[in-house]
Amino acid sequence: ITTPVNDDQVLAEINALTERYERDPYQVLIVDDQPSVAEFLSSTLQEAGFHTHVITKPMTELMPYLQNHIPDLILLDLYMPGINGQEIAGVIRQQDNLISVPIVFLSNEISPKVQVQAMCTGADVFLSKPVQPVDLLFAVESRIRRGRMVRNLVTRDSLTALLNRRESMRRLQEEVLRCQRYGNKLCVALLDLDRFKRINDTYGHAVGDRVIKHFSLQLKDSLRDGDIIGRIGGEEFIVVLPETTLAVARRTFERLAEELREKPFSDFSYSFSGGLVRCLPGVMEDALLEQADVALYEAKAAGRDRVVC
Ligand code: GH3
Ligand code: MG
Ligand code: MG
Ligand code: MG
Repeated sequence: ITTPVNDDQVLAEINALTERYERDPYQVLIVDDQPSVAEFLSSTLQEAGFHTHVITKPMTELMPYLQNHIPDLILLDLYMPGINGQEIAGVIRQQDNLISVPIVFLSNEISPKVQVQAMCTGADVFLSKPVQPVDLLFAVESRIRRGRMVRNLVTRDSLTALLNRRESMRRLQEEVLRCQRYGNKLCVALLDLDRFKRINDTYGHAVGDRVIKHFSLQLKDSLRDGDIIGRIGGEEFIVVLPETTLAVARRTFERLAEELREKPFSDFSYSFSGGLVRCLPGVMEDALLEQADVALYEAKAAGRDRVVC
C-alpha cells in the first residue's frame, strides 16, 4: 500500500477546519424592548469576548434577522409590546435549524407558574432581573459551547467537515426559494469521484477516505465563502453557488479538474465528474437535483473527468 505524500497536511487541514467551526466568535442575540437593558446586557457580554446583536422591536425585526443568521444563544425578555418571549421561544423551537440554539429567559416575572410555562417552550434557563453580570456570564458560558458543538454535529459531515446531506438539502431549499422570490442567479452542481471503487480496491479503504478528504479541501479552496458545499454520499458532493452564472460555475469546476490533473494526490491521480444546472423560475429543488443528476450521468457516460451543463 502506498502512503500518499501529502497525507499529514490533508489531515491537519481537515482538523483545522473542524476546529475553526468550533471556535468562530460566539454570537449572542439579545431581544429586549428596553434599550437600556439591552445595552447593559450587550456590553457585559462584549467585555467577556462575545459578539452581540440587539433587537428591541421583535415584532418587526426578529424573524427577518433569524432568516439570515443563526445565533449561538438567544437572551429573551418575557414581556414586550405586541408579543411575549414565550411565544417567540415557541416559534423558534419549531424551526429545525434553530433547534440547538440555547434560549435564556430574562425577566422580572417572579411567579414560578409563569416561569415554568415559559420554560416549557423548550428554553434552557430562567434568570431574574436585575441580573448580576457574573450570573449572566455563568448562564451563557455553560450553554453556548455545547450549543455550537451540537449544531456542528447535526449539520456537518464528520469525515470532511463539509455540510452533511440534511443540512445541504436545507440550504439548497433556502437558496432555491430566494431564486424563485427575488430572481437571484443560482447554480447547482452534483459531483462524483470517478472509478472510486478501483481506488479503494487498489490502495485500501483508508486511502480512499483520504482521497475524499483531499477532494473536499480542493473543492473548498476553489469556491467562494458564500458557496454551499456538502458531502451527500460516499464520494458524492453537492455545490450550491448563489449569485453565479453557469459560465463562471463551469470555469470554476474546470479549473479544479485541471489542478487535480496537474498536481496528483500522491503517486496516483483521481478525477471527478459533474452535472451542473442553473435554477430557472418555477423549478423547485427536486426537479433541479434531477436535472443535475441527469447531467452527471451524461458526464460519466461520455468518459468521466468532465462537467456537463
Ligand atoms: P463511477 O466513476 O461510475 O462513479 O465509479 P465508482 O467506482 O466511483 O462508482 P460507485 O459510485 O458505484 O462506487 C463508489 C464507491 O465508493 C463504492 C463504495 O465502496 C465507495 N465508498 C462509498 N463511501 C465511501 C467512504 O466513505 N470511504 C471510502 N473509502 N469509500 C467509500
Ligand atoms: Mg420588557
Ligand atoms: Mg457514487
Ligand atoms: Mg463514483
